[in-house]
Amino acid sequence: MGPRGRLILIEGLDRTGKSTQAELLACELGSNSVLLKFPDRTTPVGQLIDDYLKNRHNPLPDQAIHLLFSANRWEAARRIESALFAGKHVILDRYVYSGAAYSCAKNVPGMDMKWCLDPERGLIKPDFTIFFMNNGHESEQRAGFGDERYETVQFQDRVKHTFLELFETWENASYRENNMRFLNVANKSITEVALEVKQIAEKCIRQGQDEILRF
Ligand code: 2DT
Ligand code: MG
Repeated sequence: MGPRGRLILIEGLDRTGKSTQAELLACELGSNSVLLKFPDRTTPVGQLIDDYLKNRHNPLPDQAIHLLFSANRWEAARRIESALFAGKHVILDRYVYSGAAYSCAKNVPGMDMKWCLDPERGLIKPDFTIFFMNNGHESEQRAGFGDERYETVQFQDRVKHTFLELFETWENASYRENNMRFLNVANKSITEVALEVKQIAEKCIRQGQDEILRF
């Protein structure tokens, strides 16, 4: 059996170009890779999530939608694991960190970070996480901003702080040091970012470790 594939996550704030870059990276790695976007709106659970995001009056309680986002990842867990063991690299566009950061940023009593992270425990953890940031409010100028729930400047600010708190307080230092990169994409072209992402991914693939990490 050959070496297992790498799990590489592209995370970050809304409209920082995550999906574009995840697609470019998957393209770059070719048929030896699989691209998965979360939420995966194509599954039955994903359709409930899609409806929630598009309809501001959807009455699902915050706890319920949080658990659906998590279930949407668990639905894909076996697929991810078998792809990795088949030697394929799996590129993720959002994952557990988005799940915890967005829900926790809502400041719902009882839904603290631990509560938000608990349902994710046991999911495969990325071998490498690239976190896309920008300087401030560039994202709201992108086309389509405001169409979906969560797309307000005020909420995005809270999400940004919650992401940072999540990495600083809830992620271990060794993962932060060795398995993560914060990438400021402000004022960078798609091509420039793609090159950086490719270099990070290639290094991660070269270094390859055998054992699977888990949340
Ligand atoms: P996209 O715009 O990337 O499709 O995301 N979200 C995402 C959560 O609240 N919890 C999660 O677990 C995930 C994966 C982020 C749609 C929105 O869904 C949010 C933005
Ligand atoms: Mg979006």
